[in-house]
Amino acid sequence: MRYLAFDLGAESGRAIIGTLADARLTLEEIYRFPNEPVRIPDGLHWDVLRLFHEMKEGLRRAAARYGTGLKSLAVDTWGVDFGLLGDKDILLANPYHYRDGRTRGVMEEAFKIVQREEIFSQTGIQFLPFNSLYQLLAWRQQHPDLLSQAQAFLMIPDLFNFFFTGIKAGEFTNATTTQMYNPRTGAWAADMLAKLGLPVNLLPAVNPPGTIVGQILPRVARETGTGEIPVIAPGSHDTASAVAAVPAAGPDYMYISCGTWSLVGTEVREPVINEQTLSLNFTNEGGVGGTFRLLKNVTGLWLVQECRRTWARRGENLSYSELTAMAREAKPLEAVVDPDHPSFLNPEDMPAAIQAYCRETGQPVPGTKGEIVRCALESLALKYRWVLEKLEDILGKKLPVVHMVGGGTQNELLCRFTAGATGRQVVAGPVEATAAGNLLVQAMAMGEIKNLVEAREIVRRSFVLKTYDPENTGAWEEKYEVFVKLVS
Ligand code: LFR
Repeated sequence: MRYLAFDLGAESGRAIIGTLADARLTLEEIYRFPNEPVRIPDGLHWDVLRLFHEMKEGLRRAAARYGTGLKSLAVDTWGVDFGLLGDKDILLANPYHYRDGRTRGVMEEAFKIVQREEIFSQTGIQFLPFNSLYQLLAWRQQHPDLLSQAQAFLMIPDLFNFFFTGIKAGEFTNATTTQMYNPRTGAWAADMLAKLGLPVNLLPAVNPPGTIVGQILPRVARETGTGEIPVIAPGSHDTASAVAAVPAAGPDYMYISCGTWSLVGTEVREPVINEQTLSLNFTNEGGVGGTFRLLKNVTGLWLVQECRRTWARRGENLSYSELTAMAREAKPLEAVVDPDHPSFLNPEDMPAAIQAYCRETGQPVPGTKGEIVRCALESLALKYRWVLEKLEDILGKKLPVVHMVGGGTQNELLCRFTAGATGRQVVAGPVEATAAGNLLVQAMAMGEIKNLVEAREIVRRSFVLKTYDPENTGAWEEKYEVFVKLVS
């Protein structure tokens, strides 16, 4: 059968058709569009209307190609961000981008009312200043009148599902990213939210991934030349979809979902909520098929994306492969940074931020583009190693393999560095894990496949994976000792 996935990342969105035949999945990208956040005086926003317009264009192209052969469609995006609807479902404001600065200091304010420990024990979610919880608190502080007019809170994929179907519904995997949902009770953490003065009545009912949300509206069908087509909630958090497509056969592995972010962790059956995960700031995000992802957000290729954008602004337009080629030529393991240092969250000039960090920590300052990108990639690999050690410690077992999935696996240098730094074999691929996971959950919803185990068998059969064995482990060990001091 044939399904359509919309997978929206921080840089671009894709419409991908997946065909499942003979227990193999083939992918066809039929449309790709940029996702460029827009800054206006009040802050940084996602251009959700444009994005929805582009998704309709993707649907139009899919319908033109396959007519009524599409069984369903499903949307996944990044987590934590949301839209608010008011009277008669009007969109009350353009949704904010999680990198907008307005949540600065809000998390610390919240701790004065509900302690950090309590928030973690209710939600199991890591503390990131941009979690929906703190974004909603920022709304309450900064725009109380508008918030009081809100009647519905929808996460970004749920908002698009609403635009497609007219139906307002939440989805479990993305609901957990808010830090407002209690995975143990399977409900919004209503008491905690009430203590923080946040409205609970806005929050939608939460469906499990693989639920049919509804049919596309007749008007959307006419605009796109489509017949009736059901909209499914997949693992609507992109990381949930990506991890659903990790081609692992057994439970003992660490995955890295590599894109703008690197999501580094392992799959568990129950959230691990204890003092250790709290103090290490690990998270337990909801997954597909009753799983949880015990993981940590690592800043990821954002470092390189932002360097590239800074250089492009100065008229030096370089592709990722050109930048990686320069990094390959640079001297190995000179200076390293903690990719998750707050100064890298949204600096105006990323190369300057990396240089300043190196200077302030008494290391050689990378000067050329190649040196800066190499420093970023090596630092990511070392942070993966750091997360691996902590994970093994938390779980009390070894994770002998590292699966890397997502667009970032096209960067072979990063895969090689990861093998070296972790001392583990790296299995890289699929590049389009997120779309594959989205499509396979649609196939589950339609009854074509049974479960996650079968989905992963299909992934193993359908994609060419590349393995990397650890090299230069001595040099990585030595640098890791320096790195650890920077992180702790
Ligand atoms: C990755 C991701 C991460 C989430 C971050 C912000 O695309 O969804 O999982 O922490 O974006 O939403």
